[in-house]
Amino acid sequence: PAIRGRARRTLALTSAQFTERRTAAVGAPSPSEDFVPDRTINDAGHREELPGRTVRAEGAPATGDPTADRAYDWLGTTFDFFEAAYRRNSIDGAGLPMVSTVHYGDGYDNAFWNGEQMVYGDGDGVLFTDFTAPLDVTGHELVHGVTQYTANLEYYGQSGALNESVSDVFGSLVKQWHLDQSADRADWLIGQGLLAPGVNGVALRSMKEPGTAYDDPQLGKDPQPGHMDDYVDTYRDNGGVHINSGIPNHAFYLVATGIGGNAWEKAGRIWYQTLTGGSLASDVGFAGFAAATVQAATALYGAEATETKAVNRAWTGVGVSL
Ligand code: ASN
Ligand code: ZN
Repeated sequence: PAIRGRARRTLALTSAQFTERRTAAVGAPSPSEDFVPDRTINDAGHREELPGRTVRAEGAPATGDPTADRAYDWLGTTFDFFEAAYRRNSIDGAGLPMVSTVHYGDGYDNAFWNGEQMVYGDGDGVLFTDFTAPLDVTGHELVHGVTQYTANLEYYGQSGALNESVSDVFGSLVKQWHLDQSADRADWLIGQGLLAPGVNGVALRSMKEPGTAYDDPQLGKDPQPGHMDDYVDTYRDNGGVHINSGIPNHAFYLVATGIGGNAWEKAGRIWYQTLTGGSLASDVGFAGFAAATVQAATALYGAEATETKAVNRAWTGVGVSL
């Protein structure tokens, strides 16, 4: 009975109890202690069914399928980025397991976060190729999860465009961090390498020059504005969430290049503080978000700091008045 009782108590430990006992036994975890990712990659076998069959769990060897192995690797890189840059432990900040499904559907031309996991199509080979290819696409989709657990920006209109933009911002930052590129050397493209060979374009979106990523007979022209003068009023695309995101995207680009250096360090820190600081309403518009970035910059660097001035100047530059 003693052994059984002890075993049951051990199994019933909550994570808080575990932390308490661990702390008593070996001391508090040091701030530099590594967070540990928990990845699961599933294969949908070209059907539109989730979650699919697990092909690689955390720590398991490579599968030999480059798509599944890329999804695994890019999740790891994104996890490492959030740990290194902002000491965030996974999507929810508390080590949430990360689940992805690859080979979703037949020539499926998209990737998405469904509220619980990431999903990648293979592309139809005519418009798009494999959605696991660009690191910033994995970053983008995973950050939809981060946003869900933090500011929870409503996916419609301006708050929806901010939701999209935040995913592009940190998607681009994980790529810049991985390549060790400073703001002036980065390409600021989202989804470079994703367009099929015959398509006239370089990427899905450009944060540096919104509206210039592609211009193609089949795909149409990149519809993104980079200034409020060109804001698109539409009921399509949840009120233009993938269109008007060009405006806050370009504002971030202006902040990052205005400050200089590595974009994830200061500009990224300001945006991260804005997203996770708890001051944003779910239905915040561009002006409210802009004000929150100024507040975050002021709290981090001071009201008269060059960083805060760069934030003010950037929003003015895209026509969002503070
Ligand atoms: N790739 C798109 C996104 O992450 C998918 C979608 O719009 N649902 O926003
Ligand atoms: Zn998105």
